Amino acid sequence: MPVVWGDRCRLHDPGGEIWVGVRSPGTEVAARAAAILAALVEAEATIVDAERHPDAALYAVHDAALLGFLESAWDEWTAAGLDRDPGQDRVVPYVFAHAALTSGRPAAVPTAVWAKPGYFAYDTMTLVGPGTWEAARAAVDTALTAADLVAAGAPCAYACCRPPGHHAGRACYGGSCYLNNSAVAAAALAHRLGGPVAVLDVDAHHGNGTQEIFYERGDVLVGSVHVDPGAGWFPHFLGFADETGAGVGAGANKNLPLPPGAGDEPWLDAVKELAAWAGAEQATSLVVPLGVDAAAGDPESPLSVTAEGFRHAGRILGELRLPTVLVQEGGYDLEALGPLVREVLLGVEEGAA
Ligand code: SP5
Ligand code: ZN
Repeated sequence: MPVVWGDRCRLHDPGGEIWVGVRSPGTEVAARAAAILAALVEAEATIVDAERHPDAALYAVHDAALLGFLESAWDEWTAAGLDRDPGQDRVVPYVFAHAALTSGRPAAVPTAVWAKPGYFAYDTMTLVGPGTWEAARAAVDTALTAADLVAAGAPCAYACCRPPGHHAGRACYGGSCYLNNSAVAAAALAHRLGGPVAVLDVDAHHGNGTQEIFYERGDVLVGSVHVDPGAGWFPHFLGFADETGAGVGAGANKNLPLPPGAGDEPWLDAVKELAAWAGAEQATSLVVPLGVDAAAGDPESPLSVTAEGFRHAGRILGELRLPTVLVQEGGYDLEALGPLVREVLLGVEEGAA
């Protein structure tokens, strides 16, 4: 299948992540995308360059205020001199627009440059630097180019992008995600091919941003298999089985949380359940937010899926025989990442054959 590559995705250098107040090198690095691309080139995949798309596709899933903030955050931070005094070389929140803070009144975007990040960010791990906007924007272009290929008749396409997107909501960012690449692709497919589009997220973490964006829409089904947030895993506050959608989207959201340690059998049962659901709801296209961090050796999740498990998951998804866009999300074991993505893509092709 065509592999869409956006070279500008490399430009994002988060400079680490801040967890419980401590800065560490972080795991969402540019070398991830390079490692995946290398494994796919070795497997003789056809590489397609991402094409620049207009901003309209972004506004379909994100709030204008978030987009404006992300685009200018680094310039504003440095113009205010915060990189020199107090010497913080990335945009980091220090105070948060917690819903309980304003007694239910909507908060306004604060005036102080150092207070703004906490209006949009919900964690301290997701730093903004000089290339962040350009790379996040390139990741969206990568996903949209893959959606174009599928809308034009390709059976499937894979977007090799970073930073990832599925934790970014309509007006908030976090979890190493800034713009929701998978959601932008799903909205574009819903617009061009008609609904329902099924978004079946196999990243080890719940895709809270995607869930929030489509929670009240019936034309985009959102399903996710992930480690149980109730067992202590990110994103902690969302991803529970009783989150099933609202309004015209009632019943169009499905969460399948798994206990830490879960391996191929329960994970593949969940993938089958999500695929059967998309089939029963007569989905007309498929978006797969493809994280491979459920792998046994991944440093960011306690799931224990094997390479064979990933290949099998690909087959299950391919057997739906729907126009399919796969969009890279998480996966942090630099050695394993490329081969695991390759297994999923080969599985999709086998399933659809
Ligand atoms: C896209 C994606 O997979 N995002 C996952 C973000 C989850 N990050 C949670 C990190 C939690 C703390 N990591 C601690 C590392 C300490 N060495
Ligand atoms: Zn993840």
